[in-house]
Amino acid sequence: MAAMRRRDFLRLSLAASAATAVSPSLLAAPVTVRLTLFPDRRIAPVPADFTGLSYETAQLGDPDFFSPENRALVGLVRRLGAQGVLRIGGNTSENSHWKADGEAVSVSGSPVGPDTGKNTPSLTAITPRAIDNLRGFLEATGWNLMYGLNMATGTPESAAEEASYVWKTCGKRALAFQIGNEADLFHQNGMRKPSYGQADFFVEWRRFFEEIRRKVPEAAFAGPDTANATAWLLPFAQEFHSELKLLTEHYYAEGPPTNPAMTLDRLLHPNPKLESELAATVEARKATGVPFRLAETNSCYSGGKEGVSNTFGAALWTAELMFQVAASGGVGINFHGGGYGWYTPIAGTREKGFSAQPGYYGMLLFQQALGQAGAAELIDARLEGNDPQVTVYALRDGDGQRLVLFNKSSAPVTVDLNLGREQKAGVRVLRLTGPSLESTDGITLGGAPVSRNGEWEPATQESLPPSGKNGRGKRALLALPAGSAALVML
Ligand code: BDP
Repeated sequence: MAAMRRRDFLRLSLAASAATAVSPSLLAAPVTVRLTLFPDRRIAPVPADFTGLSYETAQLGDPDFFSPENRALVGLVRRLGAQGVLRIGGNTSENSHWKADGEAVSVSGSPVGPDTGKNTPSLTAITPRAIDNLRGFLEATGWNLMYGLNMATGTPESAAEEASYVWKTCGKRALAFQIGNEADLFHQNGMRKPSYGQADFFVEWRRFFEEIRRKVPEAAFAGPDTANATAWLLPFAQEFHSELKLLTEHYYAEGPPTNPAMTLDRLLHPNPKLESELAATVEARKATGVPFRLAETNSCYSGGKEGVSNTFGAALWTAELMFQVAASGGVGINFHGGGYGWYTPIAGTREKGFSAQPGYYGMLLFQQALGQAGAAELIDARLEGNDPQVTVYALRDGDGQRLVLFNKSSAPVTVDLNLGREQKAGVRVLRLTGPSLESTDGITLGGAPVSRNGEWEPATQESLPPSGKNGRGKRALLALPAGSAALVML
């Protein structure tokens, strides 16, 4: 509390200094908050395929997009993790149809961004060639596939045929099928009658599931892939748990973008909707033992919001959400995107090339925090002061412990790293920085940007000396500038 009050005082004095043009150097130093690490308090394991991306099914309309030949995209995806999950689905999955004898037409030059829900998506033909190339893309990246089948305008028979080809072609890279995208919104988006609800969905899901199982006996499933009907999670898990590999739902922090209340500042504060959704996933998982994966997420639905979803602030939000989901026991997350959507982690097209967007840098920070093994255990760490915008997450594995600290506020802080044991050498620090929370470019991790084909390597090696005599000791002071994050390797 003392720290908080001092902080508020500093904010006020900063405002006063701006008004009276007092040099900032005359101001007191940033507030110092003490960190306590509890290496033996394990929170949850973070599996190696935790990270993930989500793309619209319509993207498969270009059979050469997800292809090993799309080297820049392969490079960018691989950089995010030696393993991961590519989820195909979204609104356009409900307007996509399997064409076993379809002409493979390479549709170049048309970016497929996240569906905005404003127009009826055009029909997409999914051809065997798109799936063959997708398999090559998965092999090249090392990622696995979660594949959405059309329930709203499809038939169980056609879904089963498509599933059969996907399963056979993708082999061990096929993780699970999902049936229907956001069926909890069917009653309001014209896909079904206004009274359509959970019971109707369960009946339909079972019908599709049984037909697919008949044709592909070894197929695995995830669901319900709902938008936000958290109340459906537990009953769905209970009804189908023996058939389910993963329990899935979506989460959008904000929306719609036209609502002036949907701001970056709001995104950078705790969101009660996330807390209640994660609580529901924990309940369903504990009751049934089916692990939960956040199958589709991002900052603002209806395609994102300019000035929010495409900013450095969203990079911090992205990284922290990954930790929040992991801390709740979730086994993975898929950030939705594609094309030039405001929130897409990777922007671009095959023809014009690709670039890492703010969200990508957040995902990369998380990947770096997982360390060499690409998987680690979340352990408990606490910061005094309880400022919801200054947070810490800690990980450990055989190589040691790592901390990720976020300062999403507009005031710098100093973190007193109370390491608990004597640190004999400097502590390595990798920073995620941007010119400001609102910046849409100029973002770096470890002082280096990510290239257009996913090359990245830290440019600056920062080492933080322990504060004791002779450069050793139990404590070190980490400066955490306003609007930044730091990965500390102990
Ligand atoms: C989800 C849909 C996805 C959209 C996204 C959005 O599954 O297709 O692109 O929201 O609205 O509801 O941004």
